[in-house]
Amino acid sequence: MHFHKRRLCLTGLLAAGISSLAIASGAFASEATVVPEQPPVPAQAKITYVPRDAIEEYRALPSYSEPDWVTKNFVDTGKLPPVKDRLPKEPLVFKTGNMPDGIGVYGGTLRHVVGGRPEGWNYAAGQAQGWGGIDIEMYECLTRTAPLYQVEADDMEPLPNLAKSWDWSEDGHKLTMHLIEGAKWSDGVPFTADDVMFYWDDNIVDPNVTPLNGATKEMFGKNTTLKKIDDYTVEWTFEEAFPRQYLFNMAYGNFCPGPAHILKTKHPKYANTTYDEYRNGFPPEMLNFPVMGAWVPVEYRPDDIIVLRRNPYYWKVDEEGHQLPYLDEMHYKLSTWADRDVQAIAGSGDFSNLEQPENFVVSLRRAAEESAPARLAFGPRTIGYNMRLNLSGNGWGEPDERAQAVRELNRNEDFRKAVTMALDRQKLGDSLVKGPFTAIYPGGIDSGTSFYDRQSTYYYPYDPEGAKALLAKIGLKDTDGNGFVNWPADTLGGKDVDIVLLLSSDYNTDVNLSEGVIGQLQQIGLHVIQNSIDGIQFESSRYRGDFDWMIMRNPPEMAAVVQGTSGLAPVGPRTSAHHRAGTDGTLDLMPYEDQLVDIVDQFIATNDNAKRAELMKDYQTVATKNVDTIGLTEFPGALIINKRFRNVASGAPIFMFNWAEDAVIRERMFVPADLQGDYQLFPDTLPGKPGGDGPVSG
Ligand code: BQZ
Repeated sequence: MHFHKRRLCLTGLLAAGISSLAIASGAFASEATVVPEQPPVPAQAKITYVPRDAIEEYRALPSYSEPDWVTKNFVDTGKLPPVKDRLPKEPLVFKTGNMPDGIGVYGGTLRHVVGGRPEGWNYAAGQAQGWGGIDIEMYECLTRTAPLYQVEADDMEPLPNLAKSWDWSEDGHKLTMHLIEGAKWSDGVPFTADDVMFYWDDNIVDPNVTPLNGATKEMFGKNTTLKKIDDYTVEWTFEEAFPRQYLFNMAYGNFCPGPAHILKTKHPKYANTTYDEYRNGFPPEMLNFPVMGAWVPVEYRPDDIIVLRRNPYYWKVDEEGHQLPYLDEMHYKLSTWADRDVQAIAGSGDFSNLEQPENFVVSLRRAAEESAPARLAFGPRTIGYNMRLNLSGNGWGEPDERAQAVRELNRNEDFRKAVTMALDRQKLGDSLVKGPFTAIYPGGIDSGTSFYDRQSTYYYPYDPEGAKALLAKIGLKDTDGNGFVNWPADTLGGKDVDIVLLLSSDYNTDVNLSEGVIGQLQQIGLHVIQNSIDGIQFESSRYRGDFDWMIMRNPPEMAAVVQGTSGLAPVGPRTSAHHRAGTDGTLDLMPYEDQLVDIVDQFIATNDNAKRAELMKDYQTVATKNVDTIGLTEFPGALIINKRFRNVASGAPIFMFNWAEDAVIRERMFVPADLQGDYQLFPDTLPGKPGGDGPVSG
């Protein structure tokens, strides 16, 4: 009654422009409006922007040094070659100008707390190491992007890493990559192009293997090839010309090769093994697993701790020739993600990405105290949550009859609109934390990214009545009067519509959001059932397509856009998180998805920044107007680091191109000698032989 009267008085105003009216009246509830302005992030740390080449370079230095105890106990005793022979011809050199506290001192321990658990060390075959920075430090990648948060926008190209330089052919279809020469794995075995080719041929291209973080061949372009030229040179061939975009995909999480000399011993192509035996062939109990990273796992106590010790062959130095890292030992206490915040704030842990709003207020209050052991600094709004509806209608995840019926609903635009209009996002955000942290987020790229344009971001305001009307319009009514809508009589016998919502139980935020969503959708008669499982199972279910709906924290492409761009749309059979190829290997794309694919393909193929900005506006409009995903909330994260650590650049976001564990460049962090305390569990030791029983002293 009230609804209708308000419409009448508004007609006169129609000339005044539709958008603001739509919000007020709700009459046009299914009309999209521009998303409301996000509240400014409180106390956001300032970033000092620098040119790309201010961070690092590769060059030989007149002399090199290492911790004295390494020289005395290992080199002088002949257990290790001299440091200059352990380093590559031209090590990676971090420039002092970019190190906030300059040249550091050796010693000290960084105590992480993580919520994951290690399956084993075989990252290349998809095993998790427990997250929270373990894999990020063990596995170095061809290029590096996380530190780019501090690089000027017009200088945005990945940093060299294992690939120290690259050249494009005249026509831009070939990219020759020069690998760091003379670098070694932590067991002293040379790192060569064979490690890169084994990762590509036998872990990415081989359909029986998928690396952790889900790297796929098509992530590097259609029909892309890679070949070895010599021990330190590989050559990419692309269909597109100058697809510089793919250099971002050669960074963390997608091109981080493992030690071929170890992994080949269990790979079916080289050994009489099965793919399962290969995947599970390097359990966490296998200590001293060779890495290219700064620290090597030397101790593992299930459900307790993983300890890593400095890699004596690490191939990076500071400008005075000190072989990095400065820190001798890394701890990863195996606990929960929420406990990570608690321990970092209390000082029994040293590092946390404050990413669960439920912990914001208590953490802020403690960090504000003079005596607080840790610093806390907020970054941009790059943590977002979406509910993703499985859009495959042709069999991805082998849905049964019920699940297939849900897929067809998901592919119905009015249905997706009904679901998004039923959500009161202010309430969802406030249920996590009150105040200016969370923002109305309808989906699309995060508002904290440089490509974000609010005017291109559409949102269907909260309108449960309008939502119910849309459900009725598509034939979903509560025919048995139990408060939940039913299928039409000719579908599943007209039973209740039951939808299963998949989520990770590793985070309170995911669980709290799911309860909010389920409660709000019940208001419009939609019966949604929670399926909360641990992170490792969640990852494998989602990659298999075994879900109706899922709650998923936004991946890098929604925070950085240039990183993992192909994940923004189903540009290939296995690129999108919520629409992958069906049993026949094809993608049954809807018209708006074809538009998204076209926009993303153009984005990847162009190097014109202005064109890219326009393309991302188009992407945002098509994705949010068609409710490609259902945004739930977005908020900034805060980095918590113990005050005794030095060389932590201000403003490092907890998440953009990658997580802060990568962005802060831990290998150049140090602790002044008088603040190091005695946290080391294995002082003056180095990793022993691969598979041996832990660290060795001189
Ligand atoms: C950060 C990160 C470092 C993965 C993981 C975890 C996995 C997902 C995601 C984050 C954890 C922390 O995130 O939450 O703050 O330390 O490890 O890798 O959620 O379950 O599969 O994508 O990055």
